[in-house]
Parts: sequence; C-alpha cells; structure tokens
Amino acid sequence: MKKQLEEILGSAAAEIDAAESEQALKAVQVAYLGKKGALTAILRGMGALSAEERPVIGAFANEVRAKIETEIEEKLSRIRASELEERLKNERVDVTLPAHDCKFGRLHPLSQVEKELCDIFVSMGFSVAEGPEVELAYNNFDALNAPADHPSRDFQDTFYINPEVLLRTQTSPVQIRAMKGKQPPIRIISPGRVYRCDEVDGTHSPMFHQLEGLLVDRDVSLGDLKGTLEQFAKLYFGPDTKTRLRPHNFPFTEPSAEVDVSCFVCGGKGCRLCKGEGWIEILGSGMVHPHVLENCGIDPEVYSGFAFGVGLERVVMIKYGIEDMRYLYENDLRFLSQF
Ligand code: 2NM
Repeated sequence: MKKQLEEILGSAAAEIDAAESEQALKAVQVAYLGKKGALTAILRGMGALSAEERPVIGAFANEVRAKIETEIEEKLSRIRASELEERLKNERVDVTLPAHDCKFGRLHPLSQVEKELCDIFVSMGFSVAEGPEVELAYNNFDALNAPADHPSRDFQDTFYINPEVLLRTQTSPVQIRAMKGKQPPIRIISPGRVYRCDEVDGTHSPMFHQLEGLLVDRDVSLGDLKGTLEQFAKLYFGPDTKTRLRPHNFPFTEPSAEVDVSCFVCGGKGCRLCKGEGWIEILGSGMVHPHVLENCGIDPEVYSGFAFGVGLERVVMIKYGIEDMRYLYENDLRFLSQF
C-alpha cells in the first residue's frame, strides 16, 4: 500500500507539472483528492490493514495528501502569475505611438472677438454683466429715455412678446439693471445677443451681438469717455490707431457721438476697407442722459457717466474683411475653420 501511495504521489506530481491552465490543474485535483479520487480510494481501503500497519500508512497517506495539496497550491500561483504576465504583455499601451488624427474645434469668430473685447475692458477695470434676452419694454425703452413715439419702439421694428415684454434690441437694459441695483461707482460691460425686426441681408440680421460699456462715478467727463475708447482702440487695432468722435443722437446719452478709428489697413491714407475715408466707424457712445440716471435712482447732480456700444458682427467683418454677414451664421466649416 505504501508503494501505491508513492506511485500516486509520483504521478500526481507529474500531472501537476504538466497542467498548463487553472482548469487542467482543477482536473488533477479532482482526480487525486476528490471524492472518487485515487488517494481517497486508498484511504477507504485502510480498513483492511492490520492494527500495526494502519497508523503508519495513515500518516504516510496524510503526508502524500498534504504534499499534493501544496504542489497544486504552488502550481496554481505560478499559473496565475504567468497568466497575469501574459495579459500585461498583450495589453501594454505604447504611449510613444503617434496620436490618432484629431481635429480640434475652435471658438466661432464672434465668440473670439467677444472674448478679446471683454479681456481688454476687464484689463481696464470693467466687470462683465449679463441679463435676460427677453426683457421688460420698460428696461429696454422707457428707462433708457426712449419716448413712447420713438421709432425703435414700433411694433414693426421690435419683436414684442406682449406690449410689456420684448426681445431686447440692445444690451442697455443690462446697464439699467446694474444701475438700479447699486449706487456708483459702476464699471461694467455687457456682451450678448440682441434682436431687431430686420430682413436678412449682407449687413443685417434679426439677431446680432453687441457689447456695451457703462461707467458711472463722480466727475466723469467726455474726456474720460474719449480716453477710455482711445485706449481700447490702441489695444485692439494697434498702438498707432487714432480715434475721433462725430456728433450723433441717441435718446439715452447727451451729448452722443459716433466713434471712428483710423483705418488699420492703410493707416488713414484711404483704401478699400475704409472706402477711401481713412476712418472706420466702430462704436456709438455718449454721456449717460440725466433722465436715465434718475430713472435708476442715481442723482445726476452728484454722478455722471459715459456709455458706449459696439456691434460684434461689424467688428468681426471689419477685422477679417468679411463682406457678407450671413457667413457668420451659416456654420459652414470651410468658412469657420479660417479663423
Ligand atoms: C450705445 C451707444 C451709446 C448705452 C447707454 C447705456 C445706458 F444704459 F447707460 F444708458 N447703455 N448703453 C449706449 C450709449 C449704447 O450703443 C450703440
């Protein structure tokens, strides 16, 4: 019987050695140590042994079982280690491989220009303010000193939701909200979408973008307005840019002015971009009308302010020489990928 056990140990060792997978090893374990296994069969036959032989063979059988178990255990961990190694080898990522061709997106030219302008005014101490595109007619017109018979209030020219609510025609109502909410000093810019009933053509769209600025404090003068816009023009169009104010009329500012910058293509000599003028109109501006300050609870005897507004589409078109505004809304990548 001892010989039988030695044979079992020998053949088990050989089979364990030959097993290449966890599954094969499990089969060996069942074949030797399972209920119907070879070793189990021997142990069942122990009853036939003499009283002297039984403890000796019994001890040896247990030793054989323990050896087989240990061998299986060891082999199992070797199989698992080599399987892991194999997987690590196959699943290794080569981080030095060139990347897949990856197409980067970019901001729409309107968003780029909006950001550039915001950055300049933020560098000058303005903060960015936003407000709703659906506004009260009061904030969009009445508070801005636009009388009831002002042409821009016409139902033909403005998108009304109802007589009291409309799509804002400029971002000025954001300034109204700012002035109503807080006493000066106020220094804000308000970029955003605005809406007017216009037919679509090369220079008009029922939705376009504006950026307006407002500064209110003690002793603010037209000189502050001109200096601020001159500084802006130099930062945006180049250090040699000149600025001029031309008288104009807005209901919400008095005096009002349109602002021209010297042409950044020809430097003022006259070219195709400035149509031979040497100047390009870029902004509307003025000193905030005392009525507007009063409407917002700010005492015009104590405070004064200036405001300005710029059309972003116009700036984009001038900057890049785009001849038709519709290109800005068609989202054709052949167009957009040029900026
Ligand atoms: C412009 C031109 C001139 C303007 C005025 C105000 C406010 F709220 F202070 F009265 N905000 N924006 C303004 C002034 C806007 O856009 C061409």
